[in-house]
Amino acid sequence: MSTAITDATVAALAERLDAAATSRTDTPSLADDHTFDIDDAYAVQAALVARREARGEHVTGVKLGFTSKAKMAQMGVSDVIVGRLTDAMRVADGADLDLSRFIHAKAEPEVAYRLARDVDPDDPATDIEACVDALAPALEFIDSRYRDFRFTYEDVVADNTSASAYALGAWRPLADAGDVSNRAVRLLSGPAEAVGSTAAILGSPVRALHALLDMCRRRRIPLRAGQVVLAGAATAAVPLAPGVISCDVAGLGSVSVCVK
Ligand code: OOG
Repeated sequence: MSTAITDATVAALAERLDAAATSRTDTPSLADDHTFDIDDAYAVQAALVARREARGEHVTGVKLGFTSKAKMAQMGVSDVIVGRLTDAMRVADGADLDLSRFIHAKAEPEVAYRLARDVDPDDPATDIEACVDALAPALEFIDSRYRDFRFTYEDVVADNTSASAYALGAWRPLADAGDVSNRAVRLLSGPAEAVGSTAAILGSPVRALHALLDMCRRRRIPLRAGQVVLAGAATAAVPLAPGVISCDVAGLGSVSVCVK
């Protein structure tokens, strides 16, 4: 049963999260003072992304969250979440990344796919694997707008799944990349290290593509040629600290940024 909040409340919650992001000031969980369901949460996310677009940002892709079993279990959910990436979140490989743009960011090592063509999630004949043409190692920077990263499942969806920045390594044609279902992944940040495998991403990053197609059909999220898909974290997130941070995916290469 839907608890459907009003359009005015959707707009007010999007404004609250947007203000938290732009002022780098955390906010308490929306669920502390509002009752809203997952449909409402995606409506708030859409309004939040629309605010970014109204400021001149362009959607560059999508990201999945909770694709790792450990993270799903931690949240007590069995569904992945999807959020939107914009050009303002993009950081070039090797570039500087200013810590002051975040509230309390963390980094996650990921795998990115590139969409070679528009995807129609409503067409049962859509072959999502045939719609991607390249892969790259990626770093995702998540920065929940919620105090202490304390949020409900609905909260994090409303907050655009904590999306805040991302960096991509060089694209590798899919045909050359081989089977990426179980590749070693290593995140290095000064003395901190997180190691894992791409298998942590729903068993294989390819499964993330199928989960994405399903989510985009259910949530009416368009997928366009040239867009990036971040398939989800391969290890636990590491707090962002000054210094070089890198992600290496065996056989795919690496990507790094210099946090200042
Ligand atoms: C939510 C985003 C999680 C992932 O890959 O699981 C995520 C969060 O933990 O803040 O991006």
